[in-house]
Amino acid sequence: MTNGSRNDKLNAWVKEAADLCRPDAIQWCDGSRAEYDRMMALLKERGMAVPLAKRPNSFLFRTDPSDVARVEDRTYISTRSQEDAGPTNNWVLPDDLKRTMRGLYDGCMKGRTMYVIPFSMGPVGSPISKIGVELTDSPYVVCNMHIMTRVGTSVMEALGPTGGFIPCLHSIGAPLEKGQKDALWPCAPIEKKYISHFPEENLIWSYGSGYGGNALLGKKCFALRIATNMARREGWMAEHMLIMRLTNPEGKRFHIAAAFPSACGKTNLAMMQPSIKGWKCECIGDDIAWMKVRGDGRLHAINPESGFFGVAPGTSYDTNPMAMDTLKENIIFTNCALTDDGDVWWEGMADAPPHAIDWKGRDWTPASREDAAHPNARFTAPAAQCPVICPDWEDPEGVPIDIFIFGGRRSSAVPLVTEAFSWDHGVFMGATAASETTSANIGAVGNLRRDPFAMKPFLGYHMGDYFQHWLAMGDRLGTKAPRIFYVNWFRKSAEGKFLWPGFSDNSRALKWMCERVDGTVGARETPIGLMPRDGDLDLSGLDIAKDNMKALMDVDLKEWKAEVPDIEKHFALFGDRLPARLRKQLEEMKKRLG
Ligand code: SAT
Ligand code: MN
Repeated sequence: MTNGSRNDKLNAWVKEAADLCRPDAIQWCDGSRAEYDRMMALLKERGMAVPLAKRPNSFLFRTDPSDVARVEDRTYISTRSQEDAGPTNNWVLPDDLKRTMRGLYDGCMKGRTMYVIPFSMGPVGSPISKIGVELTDSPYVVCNMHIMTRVGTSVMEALGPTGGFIPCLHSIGAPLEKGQKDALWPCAPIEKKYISHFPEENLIWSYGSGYGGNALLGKKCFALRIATNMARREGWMAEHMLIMRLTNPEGKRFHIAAAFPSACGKTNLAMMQPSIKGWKCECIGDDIAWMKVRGDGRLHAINPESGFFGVAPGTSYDTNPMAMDTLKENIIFTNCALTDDGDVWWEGMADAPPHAIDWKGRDWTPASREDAAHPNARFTAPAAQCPVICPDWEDPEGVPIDIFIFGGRRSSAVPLVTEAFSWDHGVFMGATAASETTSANIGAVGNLRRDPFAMKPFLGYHMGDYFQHWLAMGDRLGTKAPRIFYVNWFRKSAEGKFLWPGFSDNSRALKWMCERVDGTVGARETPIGLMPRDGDLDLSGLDIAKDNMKALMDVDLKEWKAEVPDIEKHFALFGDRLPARLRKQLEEMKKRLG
């Protein structure tokens, strides 16, 4: 471990942050295994990391009950003009926000060590990758960053003496006075949490939370909120999308990028093993895609991350066996339950243990009224450990995208699969995407909200301008643009039961998409898009009632007409920054609905 770097800008910034936050010590991270082990030993000693007898080199953490998910209400896009942040972001003038936050940062690392984490989003040295440096007072964050990003010496070398980086300042916001006993999960109360972005300066300031996207600043803060700004300026795309490769029985490859809101099954789809014969699926990423038009005129995607920060509850050998096999060793678990034999457990994993310690550290039995694991409990897992990680997942050139998918959780109205009539219609589908809210954000669960491109919490500028960026990318890609589809795995019957088995059977919808790209399967026109005709979807070997299929594929004109006023209200938010081409799409849909 060296102290200081050859990069003057970096050294000056670290000094400035240290003068403000006043840590007891500064440690520069080298990304080594020894460093990870040291951090974990420290966390174990503090009682924060619980080693798991059943999983080598794996640890369980329990957070403060107030610090369990992203805090959208406390997340800011701070630009000189509020108009540039747009109607979907919280906004405060940069000078004002900085004044408030400087007050909080003042002395906030007293009694703690400040870690300097140089990291690369994307393979080190790739032309698509970008470098960031996170300063944090949380050793838990250091360990997670080791898994989620590429950290250390090689990044410093790539940075060199004059290279640029995105400065990411993080504090849990819990200074320790002399003799004060540390909390098990130190953090600041909700009203003092700030997840702030200054896109005009490519700057990230996060305060008060130690959890997930609030604290691992390479992820949503950099790779989405700041990167969307860079992508817009530089003509590429940063999207909340999984990336996967599907190979058909003839060996032809299709690359898919799919956008669903947090906790709607991106990790499950990314690692899905097809139930249809002869098809193969490999995972490239489960959360974020950076995409650029390359020399062949096509859009190529890389996964900027190197790990999965996945939702644990619901993950099982039935739903996602590849994730389960990824989780055997070297994993950080957060807010799962602890079994008596030293393993983790969560709702939906397997039969409930007779006794466990729940995520709040209390005794738990199946008779307990509360869940043993928090619904947003997570695993942090190295991507390279996934048995179906694509051999090319770190190819610096990325993979050429054939298919975009949008979707969300909808108990009603939205059919299993729909294809857009055109690029503009596909952008309309993305722009109007809606989903029932989940526990990935602090707030009410199950409310329907418009979440365009699954980016509402992650876009770093005005949403209307972002729609225009999508339209412009389509113009640029022309006939080489990916085809666009919309899916809903979550439609329910009148009795409230899921109509579609989901998981590996989602391959049936993906197969239809690939065949649409190849022009080997038909479709029927409906008012909301193109849909499989009877017999177009491969349902071989699937035992599903005819009535279920009918209900899944139903386009209820009454339900869709009822969506229109809500879409109009949603579009009205964007004022004159709503592209006329999207308004036209809405008018055309209204006409088709009659
Ligand atoms: O906490 S994260 O933002 O990283 C996870 C998610 O909500 O997708
Ligand atoms: Mn996500």
